[in-house]
Amino acid sequence: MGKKLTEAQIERYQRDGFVYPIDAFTAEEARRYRRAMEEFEAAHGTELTRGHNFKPHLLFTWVDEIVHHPAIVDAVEDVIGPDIRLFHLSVWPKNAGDAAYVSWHQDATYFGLEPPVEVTAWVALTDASIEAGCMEVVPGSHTLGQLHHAENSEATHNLLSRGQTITVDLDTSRTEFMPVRAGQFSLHHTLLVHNSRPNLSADRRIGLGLSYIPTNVHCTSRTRLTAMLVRGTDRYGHFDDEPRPRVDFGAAERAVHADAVARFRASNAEQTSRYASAVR
Ligand SMILES: O=C(O)CCC(=O)C(=O)O
Repeated sequence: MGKKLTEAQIERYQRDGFVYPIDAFTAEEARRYRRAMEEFEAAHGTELTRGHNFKPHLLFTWVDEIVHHPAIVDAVEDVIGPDIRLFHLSVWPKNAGDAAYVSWHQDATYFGLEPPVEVTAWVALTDASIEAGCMEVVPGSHTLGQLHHAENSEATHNLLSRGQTITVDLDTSRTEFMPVRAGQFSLHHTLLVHNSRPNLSADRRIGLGLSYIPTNVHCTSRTRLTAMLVRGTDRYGHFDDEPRPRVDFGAAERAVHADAVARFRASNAEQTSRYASAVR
C-alpha cells in the first residue's frame, strides 16, 4: 500500500502506464475551482486554452492549492518517490460541441527530460466522460520508448501547441478510455501514447494536466528552466525555483509567470529542432 494508491494501482501504473480514477476533492470543490477559472476568463475576455494555458499555478492561488493537494501529491509520490517538483502545468478545456481534440502523442517528446521520468496527474474540474472527450490511452505503450512525431501547425483544432502527432503505425485496437468525474484524477507516464476526441456533451470539459518529476531529473535544453518544489528536498539544483503565488494575478505573479513560460517555450523550441534533426 502506498500513501494514496493501493498495491494494485501502483502495479497497474507500472505495467500499463496509467491508473484512474483516483479521488482528490469533492464535486462542490471542483465547482469552486471552475468558477474561479471562468470568472477570470469572463473578466479578461480570454479563454485559458491553447496559447494561454501554460503554468497558471504561478498566477492563481486556487491552481497552486490543487498542485499541493495532499491526495494528488501522495499518489504522485507513490510512483516517483518523495522529492518532487512540478515541471509543467497545462489547462485542457474543450467547450461543449466544439471541434477541439488532442492527437496521438507522448508527453515526453519535447520535454527533454533525462531520465524520462515524469508523471502527469490529469485533474478534472468537470465530469470528463467518454462523450465529453476524456483521454484515451494505449495500455503498455510507455514501454515502447520515444516514438516518431510530426508537427502540423495547420491543425488548428488540435490543442497541442505544435499539433504534434505520432507517425508510426499504432495498434489502436486495444485502447482504453480514462473517464474521470469532477474532483477525480488520473495518472499517466510521460511515454504513454494517448489522445482525446472532441467534446460531444452539453457541458464544457475542463482538466488540468499537472506534470511532476523527481528532483534528480534534469532538462537537456540549454535554456535553464523553472520548476516548483512541491514536496521533499532537492539535492541536485537542476531548476530555478518557482515561487508560490500570494495573490491572484498580481503584478509580481504575472512577471514570474511570463519569465517561466518564455523559458519553457524556448526549451520546447530547442527540443523540437533537436528532435527533428535526431530522427530524420
Ligand atoms: O485533456 C486532454 O484531452 C489531453 C490531455 C493530455 O494530452 C495530457 O494531459 O497529456
